[in-house]
Amino acid sequence: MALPLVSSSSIGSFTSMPPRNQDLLLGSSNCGRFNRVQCRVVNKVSDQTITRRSGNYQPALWDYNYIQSLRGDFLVESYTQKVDKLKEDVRAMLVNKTMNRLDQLELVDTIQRLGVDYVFENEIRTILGRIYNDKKHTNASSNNDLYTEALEFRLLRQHGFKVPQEVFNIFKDSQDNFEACLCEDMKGLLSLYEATFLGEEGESILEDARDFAGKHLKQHVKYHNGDYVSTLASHALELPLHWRMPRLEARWYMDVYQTKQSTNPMLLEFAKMEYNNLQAIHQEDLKRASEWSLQTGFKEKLPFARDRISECFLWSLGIAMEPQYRYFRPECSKLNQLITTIDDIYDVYGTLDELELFTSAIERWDINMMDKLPYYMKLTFCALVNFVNEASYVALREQDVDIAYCLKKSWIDLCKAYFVEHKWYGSGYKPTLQEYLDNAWISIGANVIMVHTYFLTANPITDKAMESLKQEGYPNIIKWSSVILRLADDLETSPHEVKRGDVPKSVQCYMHETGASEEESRAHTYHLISEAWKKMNGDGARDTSFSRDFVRMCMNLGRMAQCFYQHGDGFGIVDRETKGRFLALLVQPASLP
Ligand code: 0FV
Ligand code: MN
Ligand code: MN
Ligand code: MN
Repeated sequence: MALPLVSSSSIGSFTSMPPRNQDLLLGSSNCGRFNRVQCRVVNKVSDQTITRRSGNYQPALWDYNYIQSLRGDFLVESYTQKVDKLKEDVRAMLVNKTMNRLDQLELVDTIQRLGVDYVFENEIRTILGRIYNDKKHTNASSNNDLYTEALEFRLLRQHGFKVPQEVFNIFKDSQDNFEACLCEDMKGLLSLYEATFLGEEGESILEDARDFAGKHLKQHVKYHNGDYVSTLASHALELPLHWRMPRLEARWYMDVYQTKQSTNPMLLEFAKMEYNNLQAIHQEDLKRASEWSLQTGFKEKLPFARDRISECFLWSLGIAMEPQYRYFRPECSKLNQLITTIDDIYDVYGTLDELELFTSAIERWDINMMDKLPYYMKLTFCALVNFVNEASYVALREQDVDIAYCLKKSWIDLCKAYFVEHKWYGSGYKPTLQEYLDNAWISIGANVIMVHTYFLTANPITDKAMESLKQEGYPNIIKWSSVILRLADDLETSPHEVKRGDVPKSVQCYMHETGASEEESRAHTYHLISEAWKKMNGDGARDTSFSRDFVRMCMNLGRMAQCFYQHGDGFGIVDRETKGRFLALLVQPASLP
């Protein structure tokens, strides 16, 4: 269970407009009031004589009133009763021990693809645990065809069971190549291709398998179009399942599943109804984030910064979509918006002198330094301190643990990394790729996101995790998810950033350092993303400080990066793919038969 919801009375008190800026008290939740900082404007610093860059970012796509008008009608009793009945029917199917192994694996896979695996977590673990033990003791896999073997491998590894890559050796010939007859087995190749993304660093059998399967799948989709397997194959070639945001994938798969030859209508109906139920919960969570956004006054007072609470909510939803994380989602959206605003301050709006002061105020976490800051920084600093105080307060109240140190440390590290980039930009310095990345995996803000995610979702917060987060540096699972986010972001945002004026990003650093063309440099960046996923798979499987839930959330952040930057800068430019995704995830229910 995550921490409980903030009481509804504190939400209700958000109804009036925020006070005028002369007397701005941010937020209004009762529990945080004891340590809130009052932000009084003494004098505004004129910025008339300062030339500032512009991000030229679009305004928010979804306004406050629109978000508040969202209302799913699914939480009514008759609907819930029907969902509950279907749920028990699916459960009965899952625990049916007479089902053969392949049917069980396929059922688990379908449930996962339809996005309702969180409902049957225990049952799925029991099934896979049994299959794993059978496999260990009887070497049952030797009779498997490629499709079954690869499906089993993927599902077992996904759930943390240790299956060696050597299970695929039986599909190789005496020359150590995959057997030529497999080229025709599209279903098997697709299953193999998806399985290879569960690979770890140095697993060369899986690397070969990915090349082999990828090559033949590409051929296949060229000549076949529209059937179930080729639809899944094109989708996988675009982005593998392991890298995709599960809930968006579920929404897509519901339609594709209907075109499959043998479907289970009851399971599909359950998945759709459950989707709609959870969507109604997500809408309520989004509304709370949007209340806060209005209260900050950022839109009006910091017009240079991206106003992105809805997209920030999508990131949060992608990290933890399950119904129990209702406290987490709005809080994570707030911190994503704070990161976005502060990032724009460093990258676009702030001057060197201002940023030096701001960084120093953050490093000391000293509200007494606010006097020295220009108005726009005061407002931001104050909102940040309030946010961190509130989150720390809730953890103290609910779990008797003091998390303030860890939260502050993550923001301090982030702002110091931002400042390094600002100085590099100002002096025209061009770092090597390694030098850039040593700083840039922090400057993307994923350290802040994942440290807060841990504390906003874990119950209980463990000593072991706390120890790990207090250390210098960050746990590897956080590091790899940061690297993926950084590289994916650089691929799609750097053209605009460099034009506007910014530090050279991964693609440019590598070009400058090696003389590579832009195309080669982009390919190298994709390669680094793929390597980071392998490291995350390995470290995720071995991590002993955190729960599997948290490992999954770290991976989910990587998946969100792949999602937001799949077709360009989906975070800066919000009226293209991101718009459709927002609608599918938060507005349009799945259509019922
Ligand atoms: C990236 O923006 C971005 F999405 C940010 C900073 C928002 C915070 C992150 C999440 C909500 C995941 P941008 O490309 O300007 O970031 P960099 O680091 O390249 O300035
Ligand atoms: Mn930045
Ligand atoms: Mn930026
Ligand atoms: Mn960027």
